[in-house]
Amino acid sequence: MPSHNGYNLYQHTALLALVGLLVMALFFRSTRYAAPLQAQGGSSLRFYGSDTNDRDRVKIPLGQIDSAGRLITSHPVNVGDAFTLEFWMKTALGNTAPPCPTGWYTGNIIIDRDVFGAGDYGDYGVAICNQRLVVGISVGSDDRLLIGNTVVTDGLWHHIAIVRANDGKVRLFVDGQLDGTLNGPVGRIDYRQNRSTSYPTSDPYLVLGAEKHDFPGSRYYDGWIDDMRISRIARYTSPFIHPTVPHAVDDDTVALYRFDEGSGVVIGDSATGGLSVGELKPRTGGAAQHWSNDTPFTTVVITTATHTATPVPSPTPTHTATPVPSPTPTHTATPVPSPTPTHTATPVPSPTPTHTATPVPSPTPTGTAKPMSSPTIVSVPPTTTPTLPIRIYIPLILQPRLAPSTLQSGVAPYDQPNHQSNRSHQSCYYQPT
Ligand SMILES: [Ca+2]
Ligand SMILES: [Ca+2]
Repeated sequence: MPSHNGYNLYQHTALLALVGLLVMALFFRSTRYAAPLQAQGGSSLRFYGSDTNDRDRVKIPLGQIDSAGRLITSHPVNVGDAFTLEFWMKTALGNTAPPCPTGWYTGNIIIDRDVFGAGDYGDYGVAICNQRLVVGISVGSDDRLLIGNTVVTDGLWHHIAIVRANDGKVRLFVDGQLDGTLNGPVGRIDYRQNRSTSYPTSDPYLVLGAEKHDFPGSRYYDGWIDDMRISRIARYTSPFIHPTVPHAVDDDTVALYRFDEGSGVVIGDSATGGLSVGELKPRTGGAAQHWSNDTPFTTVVITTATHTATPVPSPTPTHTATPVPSPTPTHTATPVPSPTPTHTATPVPSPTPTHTATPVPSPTPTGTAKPMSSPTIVSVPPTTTPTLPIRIYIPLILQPRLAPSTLQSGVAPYDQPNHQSNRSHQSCYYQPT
């Protein structure tokens, strides 16, 4: 019957409109609370500068080590002549070592590839003294020290590069700017294979974040480290635009630590072959506290809300959880201004509103059917094709600040061939009061 059919049409149309409105409501709720934006930049490693007894650090064996602590093979990370050591760092509050003219090993130690006592073939280390970086390199008993200029304890991410050339010249770059130079000793500095040692659990290792021997009175690094690349060439001899994305792998990369594992104690080596694997030695409390989302890189992942059908069970939106994970909570005491103002200004396109309601032409009235007074709004289901994440790396590094003319004072006053501060802990170690 025409009237009966018309009634059904009216009913169905009204029902469709109701369903459409309901779907639209769900869509907007889900798009509002589905966290379409997510900041991702891998992870970094957090050191606390507090624990001793072989904890709160990363230990990277320089090769296969036998039961007596001798290297029976040498891994690529055991660099011997020219090398480049580069990484990002961001300090917390605990790096308070005073000037350390007697040696890097009295500072807050970031990298320790020391040999207890004289360096044998050689040894080296990187630390913070008086808020500046220092780099020590020794060959045999020839121990020399480079003292940087730039204050790096500002709670911002900095790209650090330490470059040693074959002629012994050492250059320190902070954010691509030359921060100090040193006429270092010439000769190989790798850890000698089959060398006997009284410190089998520390000498034949590259250690990050701590003084490897836990010598009494030592200071440790308090802060973050990310994306450390070690190369067998001198990559930089003059100021450069520091990288704003994770370091690349090439044939000269002998070790690369992304620190992107995010959990556990294995520190993977992303260099070709991946032979120089390290181990996180957590401080008391476990490994999780050492993994941080605070990195120099931010990847903005943009996803469209393709899951609008996901019902929101709670009638009251409980969107108190911020979708972007905050940095390590323990660092909140350090107010860190955003180094790159454009970070927050990055326009993020909102999800494509493909969900726009499509007007559906009203059915043609037939017979005596009750005419429709207006088009019916029917929601078109959103596309089910997931949109691929768009990754945009946004550097959090300050632009270079130093003028080349300020760099001359970077030459260490202890750049003397006969300098005596050769890791003789007993004679020159800083004694805290
Ligand atoms: Ca990383
Ligand atoms: Ca030494």
